[in-house]
Amino acid sequence: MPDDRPGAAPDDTTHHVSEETVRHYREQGFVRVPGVLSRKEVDHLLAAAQRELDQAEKVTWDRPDGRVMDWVPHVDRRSGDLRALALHPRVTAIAERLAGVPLRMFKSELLRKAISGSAPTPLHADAPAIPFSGRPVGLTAWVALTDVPVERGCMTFIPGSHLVPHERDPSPTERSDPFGCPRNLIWEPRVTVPLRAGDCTFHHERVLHLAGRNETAQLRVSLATVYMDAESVFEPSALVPDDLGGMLPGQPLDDDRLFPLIGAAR
Ligand SMILES: O=C(O)CCC(=O)C(=O)O
Repeated sequence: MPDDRPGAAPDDTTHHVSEETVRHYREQGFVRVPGVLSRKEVDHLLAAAQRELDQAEKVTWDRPDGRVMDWVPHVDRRSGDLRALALHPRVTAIAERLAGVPLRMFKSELLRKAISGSAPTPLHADAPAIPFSGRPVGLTAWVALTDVPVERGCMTFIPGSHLVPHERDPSPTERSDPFGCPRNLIWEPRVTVPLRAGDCTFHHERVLHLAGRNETAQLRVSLATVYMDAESVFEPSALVPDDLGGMLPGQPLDDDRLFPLIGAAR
């Protein structure tokens, strides 16, 4: 995997992204970019994240084998610090370079995987939860605010799975389960990507991914921000059927406060 390290001072707003990183992302559907945030930024943002996790109402995701995680939805609408991270010039410049088109932010979620006893995040792709039509370039920046070794539940990807159809089992139950592995991809290799605090992964909306349990004594905290084609229009999806702040199908996402153009923030 390419390994672009920041050649810049911590307060520099640029981050070099090599051709190799872009090619890797386009072919594999994900890429790790180390050292996007400085130590000082991580300390500041983790403190802000901890305040939000203590105070905000959270969504919980429970499965039969335990709690996958809980999160503060749309944390960018509550916390100036975390909005600044979702629109961070280094993060957004990398996202637009990988996508190759201007992007808007769709949503930013502050994720927490609890210590011992958490369940794995099941295999899925994000596209069904991204209710837009537009060029299929939606992607997530997943910024680690704590170290995330394998044992703390880092992400695993099926490389290239964003480029092929996901063939579901013909039985209706299987077909409607967004967390099963498509039968044509079950035997494909998987790549597991541990992160240091301040590193990011960027993953395409159609790439299949999962995360392990947190088996350590420290929380896993991260910010996952989804960006989509700036020219998208609202198109209700399987998981977001009809409610996006009262938007009508076909309506452009041109609300600069809720869905800011990320290039405008740089
Ligand atoms: O953080 C996780 O465990 C999974 C995150 C994820 O699936 C995503 O950001 O798309």
